[in-house]
Amino acid sequence: MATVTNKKTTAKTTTRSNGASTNGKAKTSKTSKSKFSKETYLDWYEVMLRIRRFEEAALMSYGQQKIRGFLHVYIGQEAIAAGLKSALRHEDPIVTAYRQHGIGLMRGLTSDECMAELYGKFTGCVKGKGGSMHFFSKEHNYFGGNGIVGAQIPIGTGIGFAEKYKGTDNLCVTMFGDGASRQGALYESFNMAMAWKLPVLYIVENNHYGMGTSVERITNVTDIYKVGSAFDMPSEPVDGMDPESVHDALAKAAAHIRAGKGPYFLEIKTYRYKGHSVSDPGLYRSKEELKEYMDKDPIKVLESRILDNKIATEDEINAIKDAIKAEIKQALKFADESPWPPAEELYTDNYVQEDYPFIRD
Ligand SMILES: Cc1ncc(C[n+]2csc(CCOP(=O)(O)OP(=O)(O)O)c2C)c(N)n1
Ligand SMILES: [Mg+2]
Repeated sequence: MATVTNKKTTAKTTTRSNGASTNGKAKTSKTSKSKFSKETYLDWYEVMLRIRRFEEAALMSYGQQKIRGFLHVYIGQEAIAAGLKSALRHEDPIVTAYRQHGIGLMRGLTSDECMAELYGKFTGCVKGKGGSMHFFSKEHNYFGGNGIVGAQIPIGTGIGFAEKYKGTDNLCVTMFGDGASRQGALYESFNMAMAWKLPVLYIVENNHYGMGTSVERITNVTDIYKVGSAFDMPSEPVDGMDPESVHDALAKAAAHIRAGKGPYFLEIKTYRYKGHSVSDPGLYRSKEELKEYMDKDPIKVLESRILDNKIATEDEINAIKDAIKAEIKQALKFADESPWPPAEELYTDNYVQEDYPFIRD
């Protein structure tokens, strides 16, 4: 098990040594009772706990008005990030929606630079200019979040096209919510990806709700994976509360895509415990429904599985908990003490085209 750390240099090493580059296979040193190795279980636990604690801290800072604007948390959905880390390669690009801190942290962005980004500080992963919805990292092949629902679907399709054009065997993970799955952009992208056999792994994170509207209220086809069948795209449902299921489904899909057979569509069924964003009181769902999902919380279930099957000791679990606690405390301090972007930064990183032909004087 790699030591948990918030330091950028070590985080990189952790990323490379955690099984993410094993072509969809979990590590081989399996325990006798478990399908995956001890390292894989503990890495899943670490990834999921980091996301959970990071976002709990972010919600607290939001309440203190240290973070402003939008804040969409991933709490409840962390098993998806864990499966992505173990089943895919670090080289596989990922693009997703605005609920995206967890995917960035999983990819290797540090808690320090992510928290500073939420605070709008210059030390943030995109210099404080992106905030909660727009992390980005070329180094970690993370194309980050998109605020326009469904906008990332054609972008991910284009990234997949680029990978094929360059002759790599990487695939582009293109993630979106159930609310985006009825956008026209999805249908055009699916059609093009199948016609050109593009290496794209489409993932809908079906957490049952858009911005207060349930999936049942917007469609009669509530099993979203079935949409793929209109394009003959291989499509499957996945239990998103369990990293083992997520890993297995992703590894199978990745093998298909890397064999040059074209895209794959997974509907990962999950749940978010918090509202759509911090300002959402969640009046559209019952407390009983929320409790039902919290009872099968992916982090608690994984912790019990690790301990009950003696995959690791309580001391090892506690060491991870302590290290994550210290890491998040440090990230809050780092974000607090970091400087704001200097005024001249307003003039950098802007897209400017002087001869834009469609604007008249
Ligand atoms: C094109 C567009 N329409 C509407 C919105 C407003 N909006 C933001 S999030 C959202 C719901 C998206 O739900 P889902 O895709 O299920 O993602 P979740 O929030 O559940 O992760 C809506 C309608 C938007 N950002 N972009
Ligand atoms: Mg949703």
